Amino acid sequence: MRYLTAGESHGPQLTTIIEGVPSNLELTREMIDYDLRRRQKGYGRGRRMQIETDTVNIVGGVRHGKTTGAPIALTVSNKDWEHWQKIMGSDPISEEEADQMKRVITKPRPGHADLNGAIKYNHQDMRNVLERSSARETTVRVACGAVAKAFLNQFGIRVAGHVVEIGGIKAENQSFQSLVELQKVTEESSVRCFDRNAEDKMINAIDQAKTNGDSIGGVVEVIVEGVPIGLGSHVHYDRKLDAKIAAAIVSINAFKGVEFGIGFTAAGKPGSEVHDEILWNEQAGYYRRTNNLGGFEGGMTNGMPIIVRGVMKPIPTLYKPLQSVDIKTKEPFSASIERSDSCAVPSASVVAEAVVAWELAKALTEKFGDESIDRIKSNFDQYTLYSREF
Ligand code: EPS
Repeated sequence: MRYLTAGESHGPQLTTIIEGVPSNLELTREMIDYDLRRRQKGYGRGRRMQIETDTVNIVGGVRHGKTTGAPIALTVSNKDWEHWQKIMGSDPISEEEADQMKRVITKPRPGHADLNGAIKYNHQDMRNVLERSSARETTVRVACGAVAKAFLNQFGIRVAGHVVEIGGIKAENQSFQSLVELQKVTEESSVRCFDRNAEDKMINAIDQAKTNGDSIGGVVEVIVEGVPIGLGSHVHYDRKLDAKIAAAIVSINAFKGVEFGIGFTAAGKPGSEVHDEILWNEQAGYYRRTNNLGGFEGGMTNGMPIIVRGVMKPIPTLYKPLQSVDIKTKEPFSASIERSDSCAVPSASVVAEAVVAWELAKALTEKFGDESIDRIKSNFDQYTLYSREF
């Protein structure tokens, strides 16, 4: 399974083509729109989210509510395009017209792709960079994740993303009994956080950042339950599934780091307190006393829930000026902008859920591969039985 995305933040639409999804998988617009709506919510978003109402158009690969096995093509329109048709149009325009628009961007924002992308692709107008580096692109990645989740659902694999930290405020209460409970509570939280106490403090921190013309980041966590033993592989570096998930997390706009299970705290503990002891019973097969390693050993799933966290830096588009250099004049300037999100961590938890779901769905098709969902299911069931009794 693979996908490509195309489209700019203020262009007409975002597009994705997904190849390799098996046939006969139930897939509807509603399933995808549900996640698009979730991504748009979240305290701390700016005015752009009031303009957009993201819904998907399925324009290939699905017929009468089921996949056919052909490439799936999805598009999501940008409502804001209406205001940008001239500035973002694909038709050539004269230099005079370009000058009249006065929308050429020559002032790079620290922390953004602007300067590096402009030098690399030789763009004097940095709009050519920022339109594509914008996190607007995560809209269609979430759509791909929704397709992946529809697939994983067929195997009883559940994926849930939530927020565990914003602006230094950590969620302390994580005493959910099931993923269903976690989803129920976080779905109703405006910061997608399970801990109600922390939620209030996070909202205050976002308000404070906004008042100061600043932005704040945080940490999101994705948990996956129902995973079979042995997705990924130890035999080659580029088949390790934890590595692929790590890359997927860090590929989300503004993400700077990733950890599994107890993650970086493992550095300070002896091995006897880190490794997860192996147990067996007839009903569950092999399982672990603890899950410190977050469901991975040797680049493979070990059957315990996958627990992965990613850290998002504060959004670099700030009302509070930071120093930079105009690429046209080489003069220093202090950046000021028109609109921005002060915090997008809640939305990013939905994106993280999507990219993890995608990697898992891909690993599942690689292991149990067939072109039709029914054959994959029967391979999966046989293997589950085999690994329980092994
Ligand atoms: C973004 C800047 C803002 C965000 C945008 C990501 O958009 P605009 O420049 O139009 O104000 O709202 O996020 C989305 C549009 C979205 O759908 O998530 C950026 O520069 O990354």
